[in-house]
Amino acid sequence: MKIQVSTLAVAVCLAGCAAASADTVDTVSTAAAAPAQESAVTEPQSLAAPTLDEARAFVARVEKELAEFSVVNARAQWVNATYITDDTDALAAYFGTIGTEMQVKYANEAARFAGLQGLDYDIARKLNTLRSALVLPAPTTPGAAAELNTLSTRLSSTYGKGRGTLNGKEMTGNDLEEQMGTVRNPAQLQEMWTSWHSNVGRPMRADYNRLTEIANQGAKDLGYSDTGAMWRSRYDMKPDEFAAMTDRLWSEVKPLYDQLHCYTRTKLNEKYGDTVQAKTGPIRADLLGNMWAQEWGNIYDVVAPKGAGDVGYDLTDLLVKAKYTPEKIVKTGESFFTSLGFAPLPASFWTRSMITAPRDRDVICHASAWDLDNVEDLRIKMCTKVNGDDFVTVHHELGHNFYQRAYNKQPFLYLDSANDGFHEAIGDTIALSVTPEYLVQIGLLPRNKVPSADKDTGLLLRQAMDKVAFLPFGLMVDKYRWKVFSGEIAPTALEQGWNDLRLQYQGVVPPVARTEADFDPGAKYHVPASVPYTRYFLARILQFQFYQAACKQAGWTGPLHRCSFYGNKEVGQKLNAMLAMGASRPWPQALEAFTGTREMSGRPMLDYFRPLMGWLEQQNTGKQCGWSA
Ligand code: X8Z
Ligand code: ZN
Repeated sequence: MKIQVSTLAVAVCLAGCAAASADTVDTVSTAAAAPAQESAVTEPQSLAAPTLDEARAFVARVEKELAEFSVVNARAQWVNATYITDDTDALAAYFGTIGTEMQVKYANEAARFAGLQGLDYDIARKLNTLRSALVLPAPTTPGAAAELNTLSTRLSSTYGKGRGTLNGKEMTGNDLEEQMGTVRNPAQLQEMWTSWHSNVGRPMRADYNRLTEIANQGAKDLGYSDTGAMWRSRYDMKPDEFAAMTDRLWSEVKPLYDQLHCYTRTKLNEKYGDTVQAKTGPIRADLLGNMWAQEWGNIYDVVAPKGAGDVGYDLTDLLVKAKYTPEKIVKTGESFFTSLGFAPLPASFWTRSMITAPRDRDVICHASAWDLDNVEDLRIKMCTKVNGDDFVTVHHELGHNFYQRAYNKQPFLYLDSANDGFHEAIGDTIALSVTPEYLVQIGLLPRNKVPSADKDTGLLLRQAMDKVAFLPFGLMVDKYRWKVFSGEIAPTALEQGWNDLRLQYQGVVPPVARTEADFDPGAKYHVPASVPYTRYFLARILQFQFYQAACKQAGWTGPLHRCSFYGNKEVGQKLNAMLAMGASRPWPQALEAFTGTREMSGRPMLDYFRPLMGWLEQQNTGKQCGWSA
């Protein structure tokens, strides 16, 4: 379904997006979910201490059942996400319910084996995964899983069907997203921002509160303090250690964000004047070129410095002039991966993917990558437009698909990335290689248009507007949900809690006053879709670690941001080795396999942007940077 009921869903249709997982519940009988064979080994029937053989038999049975169910479930979720109707909502919720009930049952059964001495490594790891895999757990009370899945399907579909307006004319979210990047009239920006947030978010509020209640009860029943604690428990470390690690990473990169915020605010003030954007304090969220103020690259024209800022080309213009189609963008992304030695995408990818928005039906346009059969049935679902943003997003999605295929020989419970940040980072790592030199190689940029070294500030600033600007958003979305799940943000204060964190982390404010009738987090896909978001924060950090390591493997000695490892088979081989591990080993081991270090670190990102940092500090001299939260 569109909701990520379980991380096992990755096995189904990964991608920070959809996902659903496997199962068959005993309460919902379905012929579709094939019953597993009886195991030869008798499993525990009583409270007697379980044996190692019973644990092994349990894991084998569960893997088989989940693998079988995941395929039919994925098909139901795919049909729903690409054709939203009341009927497909009902089907998605039906299969989602089966999945939830099945996984809750397995999680409880897995707990029986906890503490069993002498378990082999793989069995212990898989039992642990089973216990924590549900994104939205439900209590075993009759009807609870069904209610949860009905709510989550309705929330996702409400998002997919959402509309806002521009000049009073109704528009889909996908079209509004594009307009937010190009419109420079503050009144129009405000209209788009407000209509989208109000139309889409508000009606979700009651459903979201109820969903939180049920999921929390489910998490408690499985031994977690709340759903947020369960989400934080999937990183091969204690949940508190994980939260502390994200704070540590943020403190490493925050000085760079603070400089970028200060510089961007000055430029917006110069463009729009004091009444629209003051010289001090937070930035108005709708002026940053993106509906959620999460990436700011679309307003590069507003912030570009004179001279050095003119990098001589704009990716959107290049794509349009070269008459690229959405399909050609996807082909181009695929050929980067094949240049590294990966096999081409299967023929079915091209016939089964949804690459552009259908004209006559509602779909979930938010991009996702799917693996329907856990082997070769790879697909993307996008409403691709021919622009620079979607060029990067296509690479992002294909990163998911190539990861999925690389680990497809792993047992079912290892059909996932080392941690969810890894899955989100692979395609982005590739996209960092989209340098001017690479654009020449693929015939998009004439060689005489390659920006000279004195344009590096512009190139880095353009990247920072997307990559650095994203960091606090990447962190605050789940800081918010963790607080909602724990009750620190009360059901009556959902809007205030969101805006407080937006101000604290990003230093942005809504363009109009909000009240507790609103629910702005609902206007961001991952909230109604229940996709955990810290993965994107981790990915922003990790992709620079991967990229720096790849460039080192390729023997690159120039400035990091000019490195492209296109065509490098040695890098491809090493990358494949990490991807093929799937989730079989703790993530530090996978990280070490490719980068040589076991630590996540903001340093490679800081190295990449080092020349820009000095330049920004100079530009901001004498300015009153920061804001009060
Ligand atoms: O949701 C996505 C991908 C699908 S996994 C398109 N991203 C986040 C977002 O759009 O909010 C990629 C960057 C962050
Ligand atoms: Zn993704």
